Order: sequence, then structure tokens, then C-alpha cells
Amino acid sequence: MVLPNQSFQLPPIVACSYSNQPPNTLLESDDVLAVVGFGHHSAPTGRSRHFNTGLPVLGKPLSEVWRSHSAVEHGIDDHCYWSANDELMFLGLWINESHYPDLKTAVFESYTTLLQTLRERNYPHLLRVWNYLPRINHGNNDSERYKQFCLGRHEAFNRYQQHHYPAATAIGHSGGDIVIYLIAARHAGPQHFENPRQMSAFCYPREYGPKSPSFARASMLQSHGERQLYISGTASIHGHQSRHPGNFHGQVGVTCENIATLLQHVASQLRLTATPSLELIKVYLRNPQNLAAAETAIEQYFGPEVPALFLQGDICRQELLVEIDGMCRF
Ligand code: 3EB
Repeated sequence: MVLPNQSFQLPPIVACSYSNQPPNTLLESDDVLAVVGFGHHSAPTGRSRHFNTGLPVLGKPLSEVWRSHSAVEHGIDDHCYWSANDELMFLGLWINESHYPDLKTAVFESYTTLLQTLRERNYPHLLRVWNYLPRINHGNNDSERYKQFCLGRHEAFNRYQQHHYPAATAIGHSGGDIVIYLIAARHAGPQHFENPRQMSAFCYPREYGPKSPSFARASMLQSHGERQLYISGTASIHGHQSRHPGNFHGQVGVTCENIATLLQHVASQLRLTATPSLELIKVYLRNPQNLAAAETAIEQYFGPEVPALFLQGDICRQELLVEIDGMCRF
């Protein structure tokens, strides 16, 4: 008798999808870890598992939904919104900068709270972080807000001896609080990857700021018989230099190639027989008028079947116009 392969019938420990259902409907399910909404305002929602950001959706309105393989526990403690299953914790907070002397301190304190919460709740392994902060490109040279953000994040990582940086996104928006949300694991230490075509961001030379950015190009969790890979930092950079400054077509091409190169690199490192394919992507555009060109280019490159969410957001280098996050399961 041939037994069915049970592993194929198990739901993934976490899955991300985009939904047009209202957040209140989505939050009725006890397996939802988080619903992330997109719009012009970023401030605490007051409802456990419900996040918003200051990034407006371009095109049809969708929420990002994170579902667990089982019912989750969740709550709001010490300004942190948390939810968890047996292996993963989803954790996030908003920061009102006016309560802090400066952005660097606000970011340091926030990361300290997040990392302390992960320690206390015993989900110590950072897997993936999203940082959405207002006016990311404001300020000149070393006082540019993105660079001050990098300083605060780095100090907190140092304090918690977090020397294995996770895949991360840092994108700017136009209104409200900084919002940071993340996924961390209880048992399995994630494996991190770099892109052979891009210098590791944590090695960027001094010209990009007083402290290089603390993130990996991709992070993978292997747990419950599945591997999931989170991809970030794919923007139009080769080595450490921006390519095609101000040229959207050129940049979207390099960004897609960066993703393809990274996936091939991961496949070769893991000795996989096939290159993983993208399960879904999130596209950040500095200029909403690039939406149609982005949709066409991305569909041509990755195919029409990959769900994509298009958001208006500022990329951390002034000259960059597009950034794409991705996720794979294999
Ligand atoms: C880059 O490669 C592009 O600081 O967390 C992309 C993704 C970028 C994440 C971060 C920065 C970050 O430097 C910028």
C-alpha cells in the first residue's frame, strides 16, 4: 500500500499572503499571526496582531496576512504587539519620535525593547525584520535619517551580541510613527546568505555612513520539514555602488537580476537540484508614476503567477527608485 506523503498535507509553520478582506474579518481566525495594513498613517492600532504602516498601497488595496500552522497566542505588552506559535514569534512596535531626544536614541531604545522581549519570551533567533520610518532621506551626509537609524540599530545589536544579522527592509514613508516588525524563531538558528554580486551591506565603505547597515541579503529558516527563505536588500546596487541612478527601467532590471543571482547562490550553497522560485514579492516604488512600468517589468521577469504587492515607499539611498522583498519555500 502506498501511504500518502503526510508532510505535504501539513500547513506551513508560517505563510504570508495578500488579502482584500477587511482586517477585522481576517483577525477573526485564531491562526492569524498578524495582519499588516498599508496606508498614509502609522500609529498603534490598539488591536493585538493588527499592524499599520505609513506606506500607501499602489493599485488595489490589500493586506499582508501572516498565518500560523496552529492557533496562536497573542497580546500587547510594554507597547510590543506579539503573537506566537510553538516555533515563531511575530513582534512589532510603533515609535513616536517626539518622546526621544533624537532618532538614533529612539531606534536604539526600540530595538532594545524588541530584542529584550525576544530573549524573555525565548524566541532568540532573529529571522526577518521590516523597518518603516518617516522621512528616511531627510538630513545631509552623516545626519541623514537612514544613517542615524543604522547607528541606533547597530548599537542595540551590539548590546545584545546580535552579530548574525537577519534579512531586513528599511523603507521610508511620509507620516506618523516609525514602525518595526519582525519574525524570530525559538529553536532553529536561521542561516544567512549574501549576494555574490553585491558587497555585504555590513561591509559597505565609510562613504555610506558612520555605521554600515546591519542586515543580510537573505535569511532561511529550516523547521518542521520545510525551508523558508526571506530575501531583502535587492535594490539596484552592484558591489557597493548604485546602478542606473534615476533610471527606473535600468534599476528594476538590476533588482530582478540581483534576486535571481541570490536565489542561484542559495541553491548552490545548499546543493539544491533546482533554484527556488518566489512565492510572493513586495515592491516599493519611490514614484507612484512608475507603477505600470514596474508591473510590466516584474511580470515579464518573474511571471504573472507570483503575487505582488506594490507600495509607495522611499528607498534608503536617494538615487534608488525601487526595492523588492521576496519569500520562497522549498
Ligand atoms: C542596500 O543594499 C539597499 O538598512 O536594513 C535595503 C534593505 C537597504 C535593507 C537596511 C537597506 C536595508 O544598502 C538599502
